[in-house]
Amino acid sequence: MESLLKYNLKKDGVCFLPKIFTKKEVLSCIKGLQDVVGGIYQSGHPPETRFWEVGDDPNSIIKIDKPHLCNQVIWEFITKHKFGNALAKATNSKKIKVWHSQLVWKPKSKGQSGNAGWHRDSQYWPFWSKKGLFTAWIALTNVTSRSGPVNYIVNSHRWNDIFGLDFFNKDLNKQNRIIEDKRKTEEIISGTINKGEVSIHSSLTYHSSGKNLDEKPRIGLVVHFCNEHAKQIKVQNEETEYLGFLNDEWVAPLIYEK
Ligand SMILES: O=C(O)CCC(=O)C(=O)O
Repeated sequence: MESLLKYNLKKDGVCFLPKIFTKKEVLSCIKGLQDVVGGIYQSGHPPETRFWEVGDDPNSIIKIDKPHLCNQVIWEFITKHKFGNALAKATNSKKIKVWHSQLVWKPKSKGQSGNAGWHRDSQYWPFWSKKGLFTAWIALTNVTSRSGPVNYIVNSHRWNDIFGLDFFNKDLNKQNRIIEDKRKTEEIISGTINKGEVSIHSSLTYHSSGKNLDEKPRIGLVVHFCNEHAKQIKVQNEETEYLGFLNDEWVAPLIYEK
């Protein structure tokens, strides 16, 4: 972690924060997430979307959107003051609103099962401006080079959009070929961070992750947040109403305000 602290969000498109969450907090969050994975929703609310169901391939990535709706412990975890303060400091913001979350639970991989393709988060968010949108990746397990860390391309937040890249495309070799020329000139950093630590990337930073070779799952809780510079954009399709929940504190909590 020591050497990762040198990266600067504005300059590099990614940064790493000193440990924020205690072991105890991480453990109770994992317990809540385990329930969600198993289909137990203590709050009575289901998650927004499940990309993995009980009984699906145990080696594939378990991605569940907005798990914070399902369990009070998870909601309290991502709304902690110390987390809001740290995000505000790192992004130089007056306001921090969490508007989306994702569990990305990566069990031991088989073949390409653990791969998440290169993408920038903004490609999935036509309803948001490019400014003021960030993602915090909270490590709930110690992440090593063997366990499929998130890899970030330094400076890629300055690139134009590249077509043909996608989180759900597991063929990383093919995707690497698409970005080969650009990749050669930039540094790729691996988010090898310990449990309770957090990385932040711009919504424009390209990132991906590979196989988990460990027996234990690699667990990341992804928190998408915006600050006072974010603007909603009207889009002409079914996503028009997608941000309708922004004033609902349960769905989109404001976790920092100056
Ligand atoms: O956890 C991963 O492997 C991918 C996470 C991701 O795409 C993100 O944080 O936006």
